[in-house]
Amino acid sequence: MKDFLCEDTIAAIGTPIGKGAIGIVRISGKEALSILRSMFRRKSGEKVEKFEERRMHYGVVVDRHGEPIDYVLAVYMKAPKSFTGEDVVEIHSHGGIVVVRKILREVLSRGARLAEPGEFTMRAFLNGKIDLTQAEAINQLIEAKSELSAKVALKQLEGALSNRIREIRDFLLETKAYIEAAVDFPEEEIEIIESGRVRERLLKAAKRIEELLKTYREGMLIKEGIKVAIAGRPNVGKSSLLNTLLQEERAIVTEIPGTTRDVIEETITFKGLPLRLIDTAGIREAEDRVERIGIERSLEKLKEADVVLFLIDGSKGFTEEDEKILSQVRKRDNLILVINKKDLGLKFRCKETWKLGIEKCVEISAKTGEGIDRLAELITEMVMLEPEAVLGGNEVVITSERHRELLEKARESIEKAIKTIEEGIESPEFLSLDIDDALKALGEIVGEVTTEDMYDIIFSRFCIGK
Ligand SMILES: Nc1nc2c(ncn2[C@@H]2O[C@H](COP(=O)(O)OP(=O)(O)OP(=O)(O)O)[C@@H](O)[C@H]2O)c(=O)[nH]1
Ligand SMILES: [Mg+2]
Repeated sequence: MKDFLCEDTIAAIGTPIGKGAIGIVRISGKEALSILRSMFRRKSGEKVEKFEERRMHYGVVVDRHGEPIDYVLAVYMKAPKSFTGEDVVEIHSHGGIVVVRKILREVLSRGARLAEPGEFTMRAFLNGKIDLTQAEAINQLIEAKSELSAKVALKQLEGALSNRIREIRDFLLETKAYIEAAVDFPEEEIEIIESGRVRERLLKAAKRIEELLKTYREGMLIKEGIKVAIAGRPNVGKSSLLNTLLQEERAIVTEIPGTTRDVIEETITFKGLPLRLIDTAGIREAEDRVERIGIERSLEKLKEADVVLFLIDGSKGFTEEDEKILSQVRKRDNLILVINKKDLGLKFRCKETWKLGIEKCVEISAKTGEGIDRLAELITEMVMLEPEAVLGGNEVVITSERHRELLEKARESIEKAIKTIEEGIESPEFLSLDIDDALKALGEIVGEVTTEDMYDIIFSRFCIGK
């Protein structure tokens, strides 16, 4: 971890740099209040000696020559009742770039130092105001690209994940106590452990961890969005479908086959869930070199996608070229057959898809919009995600690779312990060591066990001011 001293006072602009109604400079540390006092005046020009806690004070901030910078609202939050757990001051000024920067410069010249990215949040963590999962949740909430992702982050911020982890840790600690009791009473030791109780408890802990791990895929889809590739032969209406879903003329549509050359990616939200739509070049034996490169990219995107919309022109039926493309697609379990141009009359219908080994099918018209809602439903069904359940339920969802890795580690250690019991115990101490490893991994998730690289992994990803 970077060696940050919580001794000094830090400051940063907390709002985005740009034009806005309000801009906020945030100060945290011992000097926060004295810095405010030195530069804040009432409208009448008097200094304010006593700032009431948690109350907005209206006045003017001045530079070192006493020249006014802006009329502001300032608030003082006394330690430890603040975000960072230290004395915190916020100066709310008008949101112009010049004004906010000038106030920050003034604050810095009076003894504060510019905060590193994420340093406010890190201080909140170091001062025990939040744990590590909560600190991470703040970043996720700020970065959230969809309602669902924000919801999951908020739950984590409220401590849902930490609570779940603590429950498992407590349970393991109790289990360890059983083992240690056995060590203290050696004549009964093996009997106690082999009685099955410890094994049962370890199995239960492993199962709880497994349940959390299972939510990771869902968590990633919520956070990163579902990658939906639109593929098919030229001219079937892939770009038209993209435009209809986006409700915008994003991609060029013409009656000329081979219109789309490059991959186009745009995101929409469906029931609070981000769908990353990827329009690709129509797949065929192309002469043109540029088109050929485009087709190669299409095939790549198909492999990466969570869901593939395999589009055909239903007014032409299921053609030989369609057949040929389908034969190139090995993985079919994430495929939805989309029969387009329904408005022209269909020669191939969904009821015939069983012949193709595809389970999901929908008939649409990219032109009139018919069937588009059903298509969106099918996409979320395909990844087995029920947005309503996540939005409404109490589910804890893992959305971080760091959490996943540590949970895996904990599970492995527990499994090792279970194996030791099953193979016959020679020394209960070894069991305890495995459980300690599991406890350590779980402790790292919430930040009770700290590691060297924690700053780089977590806080440095924040922007300055958070
Ligand atoms: N009637 C009707 N025409 C459609 C429909 N969808 C697309 N089209 C027409 O089909 C033609 C091809 O549409 P595109 O969206 O460019 O097809 P594409 O699959 O992206 O084609 P490439 O980019 O060449 O691979 C255009 O003339 C569209 O107007 C539909 O649902 N009904
Ligand atoms: Mg196209």
